[in-house]
Amino acid sequence: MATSKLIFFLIQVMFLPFVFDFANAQGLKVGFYAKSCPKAEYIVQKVIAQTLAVAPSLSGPLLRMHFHDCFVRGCEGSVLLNSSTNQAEKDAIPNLSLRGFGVIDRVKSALEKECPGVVSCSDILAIVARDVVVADMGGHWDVETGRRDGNVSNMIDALLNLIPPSANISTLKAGFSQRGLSAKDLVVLSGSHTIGMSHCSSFNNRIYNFTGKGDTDPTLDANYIAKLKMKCKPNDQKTLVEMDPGSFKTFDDSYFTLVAKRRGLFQSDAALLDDSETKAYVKSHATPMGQASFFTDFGVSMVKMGRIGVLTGNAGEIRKVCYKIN
Ligand code: HEM
Ligand SMILES: *[C@@H]1O[C@H](CO)[C@@H](O)[C@H](O)[C@H]1NC(C)=O
Ligand SMILES: *[C@@H]1O[C@H](CO)[C@@H](O)[C@H](O)[C@H]1NC(C)=O
Ligand SMILES: *[C@@H]1O[C@H](CO)[C@@H](O)[C@H](O)[C@H]1NC(C)=O
Ligand SMILES: *[C@@H]1O[C@H](CO)[C@@H](O)[C@H](O)[C@H]1NC(C)=O
Ligand SMILES: CC(=O)N[C@H]1CO[C@H](CO)[C@@H](O)[C@@H]1O
Repeated sequence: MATSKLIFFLIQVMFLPFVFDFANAQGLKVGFYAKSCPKAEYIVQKVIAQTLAVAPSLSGPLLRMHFHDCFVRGCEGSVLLNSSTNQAEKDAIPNLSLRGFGVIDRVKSALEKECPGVVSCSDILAIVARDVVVADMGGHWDVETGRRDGNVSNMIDALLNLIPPSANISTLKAGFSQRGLSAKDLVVLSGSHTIGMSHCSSFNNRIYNFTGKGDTDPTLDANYIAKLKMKCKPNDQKTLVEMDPGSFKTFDDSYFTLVAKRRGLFQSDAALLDDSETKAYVKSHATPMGQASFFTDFGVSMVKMGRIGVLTGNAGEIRKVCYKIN
């Protein structure tokens, strides 16, 4: 179909056209709201705890939302905007799996009650990402705040900037490096795939038709392929599978054990074995001994990711509701 060919072309050929501005990240700091809204982080944490108590599977989508926000136009809340005159990021194909927008709306209205017009939606995403990791028993880190919200969201930006799960190691490293993130950040942040679910469609080519000859991906463990085939039918667009089977609600370092055993779900996970630095990290964290250093590394890399293309100072605005500009 013509649209999907176009999208494929855009992703392959015109990948990553933006130059991100890192200067504004100096406007961020831990505790930005300490005077203007001292309870801000407490309120976010409370709403997230209430949400996860009834809907624990939302921690994956909520962590992923901050990643998507930051990789498309920078961490400025564009992922949250509904379409108005143009088609927003939310309408892009890779977004299919993003859920949890209602949770962000609930956090925002709780904050507006306490201190109207003070806390940005982009900061909410950054704080929520930390809180869901902590709730899933991962490590804690201090979140920098002070971001302001952008006023543009469009589908084409999302298609151009979201790295596809079929990406190889050079594409992954280039995509991260363009945003000031290293190979270490790539392997560490990929560890997020220790929680959450994936649609079969994100990896079905690997188990049914890898090169168009009805074959499988030779880098994926054959026993694992057999297991996945029992869950995913060919061309299955709907079914969800756990990315870290058996511990998909626990933020631990078992992702690295999976990848080392050639059971990473996406080509982008498997690709971490194709670079000496990322491979060494996978291997050294494929044991329970690696967990403490993974947690520390994860916090450091999340803070770096949270600085991508931010708006601070007088740039942008503080949205009143997260799904539309003021
Ligand atoms: C390195 C490049 C990355 C690629 C290619 C990638 C790709 C994907 C894909 C295809 C899915 C499954 C979506 C679906 O089918 O429903 C997914 C899920 C997820 N990703 Fe990534 N991802 C990457 C990096 C990251 C990063 C940096 C984070 C967070 C910091 C992250 C967090 C997550 C989470 C938490 C889920 C589970 C979502 C859910 O439960 O609905 N990913 N990712
Ligand atoms: C916009 O998206 C939100 C989710 O953030 C949804 O709850 C809301 O109903 C949407 N509003 C409109 C006008 O489409
Ligand atoms: C990685 O993928 C890109 C984009 O699809 C491609 O241009 C490049 O040749 C690939 N690199 C390797 C080493 O396979
Ligand atoms: C596998 O992919 C090829 C090329 O895209 C296509 O022609 C073929 O019909 C596919 N086979 C199956 C079983 O889906
Ligand atoms: C969006 O924000 C930029 C500056 O951040 C401003 O120049 C522009 O006028 C704004 N556009 C709209 C539609 O509000
Ligand atoms: C959550 C969300 O907005 N999902 C949208 C993603 O894009 C598709 C179209 O490709 C929309 O139908 C979804 O509503």
